[in-house]
Amino acid sequence: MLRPILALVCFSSLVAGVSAAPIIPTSYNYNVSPWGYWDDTGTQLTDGLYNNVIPGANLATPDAYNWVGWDGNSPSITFNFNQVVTINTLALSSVKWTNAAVYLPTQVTIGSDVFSVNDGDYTNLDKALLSFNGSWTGTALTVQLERGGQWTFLDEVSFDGVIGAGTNNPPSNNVPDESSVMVMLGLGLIAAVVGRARFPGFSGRTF
Ligand SMILES: [Ca+2]
Ligand SMILES: [Ca+2]
Repeated sequence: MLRPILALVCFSSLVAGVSAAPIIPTSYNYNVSPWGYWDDTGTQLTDGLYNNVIPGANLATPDAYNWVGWDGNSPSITFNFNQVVTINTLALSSVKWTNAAVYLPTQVTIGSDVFSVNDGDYTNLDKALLSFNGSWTGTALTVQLERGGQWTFLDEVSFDGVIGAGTNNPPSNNVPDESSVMVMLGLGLIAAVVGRARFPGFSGRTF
């Protein structure tokens, strides 16, 4: 029984190998600039660095360096990928900090998809990771935040997906792509091992 189990494990690994992975935009731009809590490097939304919630942090200290904040605006941010990608998950790292007039967005529009944010799901004075699933294909993706109060803070925006048009669109030609080949190899491996298990004399070639 060991071999079929091993085959299934291998097959699972092959399938996992074609699943979504983090994709980092090459650049992004705003329709309205942050204010006060600046985007100090121009890449603070995608640099992998986060900010802690530090009560009393202000503009004059480094405590808030990794935050990017908007005061009284509902920003729209367009992320550029420099190639066609299919994004399946977008996550906004934000904070609910009402003591400092920082609120989560009430609504997030990704491409043409509109998502509501239930403020009651999040704890005050704590980070909030707002995660949205969908399928967005293109070389750029625009995210529109509807502010929930005076300030809106982000310290990171992250994306999971695949390079290219993804699996929701038919391939442009009949040449199997890498993922199809990997799945076929996995199925072949299972067929060979199951064949051996059923027929002791089976001498089929295995991968
Ligand atoms: Ca960051
Ligand atoms: Ca900053």
